Amino acid sequence: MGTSDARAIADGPSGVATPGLERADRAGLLRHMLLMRKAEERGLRLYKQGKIPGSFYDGRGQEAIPVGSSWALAPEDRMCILHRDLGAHFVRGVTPDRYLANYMGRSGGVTGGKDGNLHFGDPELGCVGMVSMLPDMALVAMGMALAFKQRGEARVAMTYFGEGSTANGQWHEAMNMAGVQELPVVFILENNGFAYSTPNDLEFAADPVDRASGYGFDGVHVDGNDVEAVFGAATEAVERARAGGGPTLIGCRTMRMNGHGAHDDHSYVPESELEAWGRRDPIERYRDRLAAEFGFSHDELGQIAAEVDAEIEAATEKALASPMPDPSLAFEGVYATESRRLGDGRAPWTRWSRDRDAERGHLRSRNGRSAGVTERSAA
Ligand SMILES: Cc1ncc(C[n+]2csc(CCOP(=O)(O)OP(=O)(O)O)c2C)c(N)n1
Repeated sequence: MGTSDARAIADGPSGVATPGLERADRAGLLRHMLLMRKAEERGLRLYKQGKIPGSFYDGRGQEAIPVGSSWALAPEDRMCILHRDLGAHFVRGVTPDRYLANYMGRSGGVTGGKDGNLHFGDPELGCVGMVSMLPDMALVAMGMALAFKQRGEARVAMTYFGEGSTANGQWHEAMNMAGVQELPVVFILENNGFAYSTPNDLEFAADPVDRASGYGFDGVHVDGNDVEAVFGAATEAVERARAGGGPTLIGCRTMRMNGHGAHDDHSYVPESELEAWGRRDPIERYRDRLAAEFGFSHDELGQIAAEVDAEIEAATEKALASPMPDPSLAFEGVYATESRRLGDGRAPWTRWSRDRDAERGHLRSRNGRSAGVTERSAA
């Protein structure tokens, strides 16, 4: 694809009805996209009310990518999640109150008040803490995949990066090593048109997805505003990786509908472009599709939205009620003092939400891994 085409709206197949998704999955996909949208809207309000210091980063318009892709993973897999991928944290089981409390620097946040931002991970949920230097999470995911392969574990690492990250040399090292070693890693490229304020046509001369073949593996284009298309591509990539078929680069075309952070007025993006992408909002589109194609009633869809609203309100109250951290704990948990035995795949996934387990049960049994996962959950 040429550079002028790179900012065109459609990219890759969309409207794909994905095999393997059942009614509960579809409700879950919508619910998690809404959770991300509503949690971020609430966070932005808290920021404007002066309750969140620093800045605030959101992924409005990009919800289909983290939700659809993380839905394809099993609990034993690992994720390196970035600043616009809150939905993936939620799919893994992070709750909105822990997210909001984290931004407010409260003790109830994922980092217990040590970080007031999105640089968190919860190892018990399979999420690695974020490295801010871009795109170093790609190297971490590649390294984890190397460990899985060396230990003979059928596990997959997934990671995200923006298209701006693909200009950094570290990105090429991660891709090269993953290709040479045929590692079980899935790279998700979120092309939202801009690296901060730099548009695609000043970022690269050839679409980064097309570089995958130069590293010896597949690069696929997906409509990043179509959650089922993202899920379908991620499922194929995850299954290939788990079966020893090596990495995949999935390029998801989308648009960043807000500024880089809350401090950025986004004035460098033409209004017409935002309007066009607004008509392709991933949540609105999916809601329409659930009604038109999959028999979801107006009441059912309304109930999902109402439940999400109630969850976010309760989460906000809980986060606001969470005390500031005890200063005497500032140095606790900052450095690893013991090595936890995660190597045999027996990570303590006991906090993997039971709802999510029920929603995903059929996916795991479809993959024939039901027994192993249950056993590990109890470990
Ligand atoms: C090595 C490095 N340089 C600069 C930054 C500051 N920074 C954070 S996000 C960002 C924009 C990255 O653009 P892109 O990769 O396209 O992701 P997006 O934010 O658009 O989702 C920048 C410059 C950083 N985190 N790391």
